[in-house]
Amino acid sequence: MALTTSQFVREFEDNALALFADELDQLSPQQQYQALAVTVKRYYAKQWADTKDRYDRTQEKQVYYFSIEFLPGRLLASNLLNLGIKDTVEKGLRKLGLDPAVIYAQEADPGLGNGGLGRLAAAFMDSMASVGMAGNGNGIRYQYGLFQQRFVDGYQVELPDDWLRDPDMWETRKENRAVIVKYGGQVALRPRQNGSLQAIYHDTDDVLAVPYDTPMVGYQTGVVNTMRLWSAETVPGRVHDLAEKARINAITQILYPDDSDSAGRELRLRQEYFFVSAGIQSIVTHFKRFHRDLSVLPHFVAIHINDTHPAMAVLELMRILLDEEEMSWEQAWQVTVATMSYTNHTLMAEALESWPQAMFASLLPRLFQIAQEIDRRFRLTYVRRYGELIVNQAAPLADGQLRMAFLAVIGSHAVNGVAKLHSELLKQSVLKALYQIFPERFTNETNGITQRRWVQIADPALATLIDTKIGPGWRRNPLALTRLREFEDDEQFLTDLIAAKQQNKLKLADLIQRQLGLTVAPASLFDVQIKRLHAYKRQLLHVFGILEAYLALKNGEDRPPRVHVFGAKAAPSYRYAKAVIKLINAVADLVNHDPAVNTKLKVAFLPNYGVSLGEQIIPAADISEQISLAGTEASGTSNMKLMATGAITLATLDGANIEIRDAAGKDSMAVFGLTAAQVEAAQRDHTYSARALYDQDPLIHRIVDMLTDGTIPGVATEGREIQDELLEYNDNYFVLADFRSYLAASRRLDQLSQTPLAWARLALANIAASGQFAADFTVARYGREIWQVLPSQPADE
Ligand code: GL2
Repeated sequence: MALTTSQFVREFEDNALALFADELDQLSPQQQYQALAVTVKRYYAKQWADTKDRYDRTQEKQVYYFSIEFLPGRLLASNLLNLGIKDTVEKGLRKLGLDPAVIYAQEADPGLGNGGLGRLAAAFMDSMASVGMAGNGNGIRYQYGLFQQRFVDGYQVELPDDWLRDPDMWETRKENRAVIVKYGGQVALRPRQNGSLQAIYHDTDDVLAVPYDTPMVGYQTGVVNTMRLWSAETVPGRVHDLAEKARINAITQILYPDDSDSAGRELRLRQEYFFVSAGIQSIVTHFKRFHRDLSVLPHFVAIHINDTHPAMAVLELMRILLDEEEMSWEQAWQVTVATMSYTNHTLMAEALESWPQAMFASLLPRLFQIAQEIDRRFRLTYVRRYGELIVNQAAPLADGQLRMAFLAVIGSHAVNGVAKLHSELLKQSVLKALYQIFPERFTNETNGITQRRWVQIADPALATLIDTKIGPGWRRNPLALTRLREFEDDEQFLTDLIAAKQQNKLKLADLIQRQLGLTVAPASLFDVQIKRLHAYKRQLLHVFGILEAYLALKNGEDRPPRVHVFGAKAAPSYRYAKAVIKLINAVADLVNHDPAVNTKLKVAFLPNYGVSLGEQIIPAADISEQISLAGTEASGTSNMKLMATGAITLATLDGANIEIRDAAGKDSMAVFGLTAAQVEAAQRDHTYSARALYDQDPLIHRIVDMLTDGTIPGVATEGREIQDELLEYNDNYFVLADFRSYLAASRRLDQLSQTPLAWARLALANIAASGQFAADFTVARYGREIWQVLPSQPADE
């Protein structure tokens, strides 16, 4: 949009005055932020209204992305960038004596997700608007986001994330679009004249679902889509006692701080039904404003089930079509399957949700009846062709459980994993039986990231440098980054790349100093691992690498200086993960305070990792640790963000690491470790013995002993627990098995760092190859292959 600095300054001042009846310089930074957000809101409000109006007029097909998590990050800078007014506004702010960075930092970072899954959902929102697809988000407006993490004595402490204490400036409460969600009660079925059954509900607990809409501003497209998050309230005019009110409020009060577990709790089930039912009701209501016949729904609407949490969308749409629209079962089923699609995000058995049938039936009686009928018909249809065994393995109801992943596959026309390897493994393991029955439904859609946030906003030094070589075209079409390959022998450019990275490292060093009181040398290699704390992600392997370096340095060996940067939250109930957090902090204490090593080795564990902290860490990384046991990390996305800002990946052949290596070239990554097939074979044949490695390898022996021999002060209990996991439980994630090969790969990077230009050349190969991992392309592929919704502004893939 066209905006001059002076016009902006005038409007900003006017808004500040209208909001706070004071001049700008009298306001707190938070108030200044609010006034700025209101100003920006005015810039996109019309586009937002127009976009909605256009969708209504053209009736183009819309995607509804149902996700229990969304991690959008702060939106001010992103909205400015996407509106094309970031430079103008920043210039105006400086003219007024204000520091844009200070104002940006006032915005709360909505932590409405745990990790990659939630961040991916938010990236898809941004991308759909940016390629001009009609994409809507549907989720929960949690009053408290993922806990704020502090360390006390090296232990994780969780504080509530009261992100709505200052008002969220982007959301709009749409009271006029509220719907009622019903729980519990009884259902009576009465035959209708047309032969279908009428469901009559008695004694339900009713909750009002109020939508809050947040604009998803497209990158210079004029498209502004909507992310709709639902909040639970009491139904006006009804009398509720206090306990009831508390139960209703609880539905949208907190985000489950756990992404690895079905958290088999009734509240979680309530949450899931809440946003699913509200979302589907509002889709159907909106649809009926324009169409009489619901059988054409799949021509106009695609509903995406992001992981199993919203899988009951299949049941809820069936319920509405059967009970409210009086469709026959066959027709309702055909419409449902054609409308739904499902993404699986993990192979971890414990994360595949299943609900005790009794719990599900008592909370959602009508949905349970529908699930039973789906199960009955499924068995009836396929048992003759595939036999009891396979059908039992694939049916939604079994062993007293309702298996949501299976329900999602049966009720969708398309199912995908999130990286090539993951999509293959799905077919061979957790969804094997369903793959045999519905092979045509299975596809792969490798994850993506938004370079707008991670490069353009978070790494302006790199972004401007790229412009000087290939112009700004990559900002719209990230594939243009491949043209950077032409400069791999341009020494000046490589030197400039190093300087840009150095600038970012200085900033991170400053942050580490402020947050941890720790001085780190920006000339060191910054070795970064940022992700949830999970045994399978193997932060422990990274710690063992640090301990090896510690021993070597103590022994008088020389090593290039390294700073190990961690960011990781552990689920509050995940004991082992918390033990590893304590261990990392204890090792940090040990090495950071030992003058014999601390000029060469530092450990900085920054608390409260999230999108905003990621924006500060990622551009400063030299090494990206992607070291999950092969076959366990579905895709990973920090691997893509880190490559895009020129880190070199130290990785197992897992998840999207494989595709990153294929894209950037074999030598652009330091690969180590067992392959997924080798791990699978070792598990199947029971050939792995962690104890044997411990007995045979003196270095492994020494390091494992350090956990309990007092070398690392303060970890008596945690060290023992971790050691037991390795030696007594045979090291479920093959840390010791991969240790030697991890070290070798890490030492190769030490070597490479001795030749800065050679390092920079590989960094450049990574940056140049990162464009294909743009979420813009990912959503375009989903659009083509799954949703049948095409971008209106394709960036040529
Ligand atoms: C995850 C996977 O673990 C991760 O590998 C993947 O990149 C993301 C997005 O597809 O999904 N699954 C999951 O439950 N979380 C993830 O990050 N939290």
